[in-house]
Amino acid sequence: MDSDEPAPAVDPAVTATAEDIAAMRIRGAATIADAAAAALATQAERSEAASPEAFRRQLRAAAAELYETRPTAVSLPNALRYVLRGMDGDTVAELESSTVARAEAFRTDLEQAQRRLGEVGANRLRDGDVVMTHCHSTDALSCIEAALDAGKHVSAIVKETRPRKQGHITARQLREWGVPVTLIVDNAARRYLDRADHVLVGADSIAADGSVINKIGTSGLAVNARERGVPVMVAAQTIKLHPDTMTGHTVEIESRAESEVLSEEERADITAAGTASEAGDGSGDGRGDDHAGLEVENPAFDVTPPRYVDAIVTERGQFPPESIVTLMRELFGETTEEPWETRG
Ligand code: RI2
Repeated sequence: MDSDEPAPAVDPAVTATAEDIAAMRIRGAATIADAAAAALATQAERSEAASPEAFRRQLRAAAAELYETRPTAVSLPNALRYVLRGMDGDTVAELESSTVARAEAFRTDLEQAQRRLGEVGANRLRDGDVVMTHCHSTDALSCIEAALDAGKHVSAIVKETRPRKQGHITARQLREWGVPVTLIVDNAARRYLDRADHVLVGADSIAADGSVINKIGTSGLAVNARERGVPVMVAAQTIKLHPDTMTGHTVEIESRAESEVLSEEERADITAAGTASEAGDGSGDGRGDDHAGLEVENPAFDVTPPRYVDAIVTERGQFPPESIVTLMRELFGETTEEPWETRG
């Protein structure tokens, strides 16, 4: 078949998953990776490609659509790369079965890795410890779950985590497990660090120098924890390791909607005050341009330098952040070309 023939359209189920990831109905780095692998399996199963080449191009197009949804969590491209590299065969049927098998293997490994990581992290927690959390991370929660399974009593100080209050998801899960929870606003964190034995967070990406990219507010928390002498533990499966950072690339920080920070009503209230003052001092024209003079910025993630992190806990053991690059090289080699960027 002529390779110029257009690939069959991406399946609507893949598009639906991409939309759910973009809208954060599916969220959390590990959960996004799992959903992306499942979507590629669905694409493979439902493909009506007439040739192996059309099948390959269709799978790459599906991966590209999923890849475009959220930029910061590297678990997403890592999942897509893993599945596409397992796409193997000379016929459409062979390609389909190898892709589906590879996606299934990825999802099983993901689950097992999280469980193993939890056991490693739980070894750092002692009976009676108090853990301060930020945002909602299934990897971080896995450490607490394993500690509870080992019969340890753990309690938690849960940061609300503005602007989306994802700390509530953590609080709900911990209460379901019977863990005593104290919910605090983010601004109270430094005050409550005196009561904490650990700060425990997840990660969306880990850079080659050991920097941790996680929900906005993590870096400030880590700096305060260092000042208070509270160890910072980052729970991150190896799919959170960002291979491109080995070759000097930086991690893109996602910006989210202004409306997560400021409603239309709140904006109108603030800009009304600005309009009145401009009209009053004679320096403005009093027309009340709603957007003049008021910018809202809403970065979803920040970067915590390795010196504020005590341990990165993975399914392969715990690492000081500065040595994570060794594991990264072992797992990814030095190549960073993405299969969905391959032409033909
Ligand atoms: P797990 C989340 O990002 C949080 O930043 C969390 O720490 C990280 O993903 C890792 O989550 P978002 O998708 O993979 O809520 O540990 O923006 O579940």
